[in-house]
Amino acid sequence: MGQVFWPNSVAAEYECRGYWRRQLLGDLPKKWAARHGDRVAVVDDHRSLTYAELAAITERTAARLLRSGLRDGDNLVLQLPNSCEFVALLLGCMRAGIAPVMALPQYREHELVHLVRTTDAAAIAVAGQDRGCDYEQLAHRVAEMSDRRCRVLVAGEPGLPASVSLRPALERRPTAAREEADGTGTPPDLPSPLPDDLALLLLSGGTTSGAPKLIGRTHNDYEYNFRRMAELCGFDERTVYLAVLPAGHNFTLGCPGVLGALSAGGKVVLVSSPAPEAAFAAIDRHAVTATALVPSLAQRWLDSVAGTRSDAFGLALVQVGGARCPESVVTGLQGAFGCTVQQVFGMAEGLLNCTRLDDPARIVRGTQGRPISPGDEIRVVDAEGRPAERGELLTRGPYTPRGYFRGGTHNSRSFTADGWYRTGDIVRRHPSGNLVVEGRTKDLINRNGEKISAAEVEDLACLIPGVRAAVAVPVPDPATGERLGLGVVLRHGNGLDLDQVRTFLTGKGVARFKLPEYLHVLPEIPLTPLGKPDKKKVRDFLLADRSVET
Ligand code: J2J
Repeated sequence: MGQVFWPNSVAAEYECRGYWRRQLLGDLPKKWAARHGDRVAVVDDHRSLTYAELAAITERTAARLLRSGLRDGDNLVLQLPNSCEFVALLLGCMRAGIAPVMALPQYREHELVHLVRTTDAAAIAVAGQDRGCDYEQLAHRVAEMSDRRCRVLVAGEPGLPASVSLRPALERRPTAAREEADGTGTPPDLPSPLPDDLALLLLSGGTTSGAPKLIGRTHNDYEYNFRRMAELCGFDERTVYLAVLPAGHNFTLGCPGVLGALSAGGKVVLVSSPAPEAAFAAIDRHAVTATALVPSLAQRWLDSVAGTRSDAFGLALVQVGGARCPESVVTGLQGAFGCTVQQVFGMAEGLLNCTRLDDPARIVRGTQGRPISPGDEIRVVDAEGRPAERGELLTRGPYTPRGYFRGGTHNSRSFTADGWYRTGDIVRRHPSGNLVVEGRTKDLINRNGEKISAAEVEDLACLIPGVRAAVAVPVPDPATGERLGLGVVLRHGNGLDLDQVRTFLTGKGVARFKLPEYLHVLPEIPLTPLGKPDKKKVRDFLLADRSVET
């Protein structure tokens, strides 16, 4: 419910062309275990699980979820750091017919309450304490603000009596007594969802307005998404994939990511810190062959190896995506790691474009690749909707849903009547047939590949006492790609500085990465000839302030 489905004739065609295989994601661990049983499937800083163990834990977790009162068809907000528990819980949810809502560890009350309310979530699952944040307490505060009963599930040992522990299910070999006590040992009567049902809910990278939208992905479409990407990336049993960006991101999760590596019989290494030292140690220890980075993180890695060749690592493939990637980063990665680089221009809404592993160097450096599936339809259109060489990218296809989850009226803005998704990205067709991303029409800030909706920040800023109007703009930055700048108009007699803005928003439970980094007080919001806020002018004010400061 709340999901816009592909028309029946289109769905039949996707099945007929072999894109959709009616494969339930929750059934995959058993299939994988039958093929790769004793081989290691996932490993993190603390533990590792073989394919057989992962399959058993998936079953037990599904049973545990259902026995703690959740039902087939429910949604569950999943906020775990990159870890074996993340993978087990993700698969356990899918096995139980519960759609995990992929929250990021950086989210706080503001974002979590939005997710819980929009999805009517029956539970929030967290790790407990991590990196100075008490996620369990946070989850309880959020659950209390929910309109329905929302349980708090903890992957470790809970600190609060009201939480439900998932530990017995997530343990590698539970004792018989424990199985007895928890009822995880008896074969549960697990539901069997349909392949067109929701398998998971991803967060939109940011649309033209308001709070982030959710994208419902089905078993059929998402399985094709990671299978096709795994094929294009040459993943097989020798693949060792490092998940270093948050695993709840579409890129890390399914492009081909964690799920693509597991489907290919590879090994997934999860690290919870993106710091180069932690990642390099994991690459070395586990002989990692492939990973996915955003350009700013790739640059941090390059700064950290500082010109020395690190090809001893044996990294064969580094994917870069999520934001525009400077050519110097592509060549830097090739030089420093002796690896193949793949540019990925993707979106949680579906469409994935990438360069191919055997593309000539100039294509890999200078374009963001082409669609991954022959079933992807793309159009580039000008402001009047006419075909153009440069313009907005529109798309339909076998893994691009036809609307946001509970998108309401927003869907008619983001999707055409005949089901094309308006990406909000301005692209140019390269003579080679690849796409080059040149800009965007959507109003967001892309900071380290994390998308921040300008409208969301503006609405929040207007809650600050004394603020009459606010505009949020991207300020270009060499380290993060973009930073969040805020221009405000104050009511007469009020003053405001950046610290006050950040303190206020932190008090509202806004995630840290969404806090403005620059502030400019304006006498009035400058307007374009069409009467819209002139965001370029505001950005120029912020840039001018910055050049005075530095
Ligand atoms: C320029 N802009 C890009 C790129 C995404 C793989 C890779 C990335 C995402 C992702 C993803 C870009 N160059 N190479 O889901 O599976 C911007 C575009 C796009 C938006 C989507 C994946 N790659 N972008 O970034 O849903 O503006 O997904 O529409 O977070 O990021 O953001 P998101």
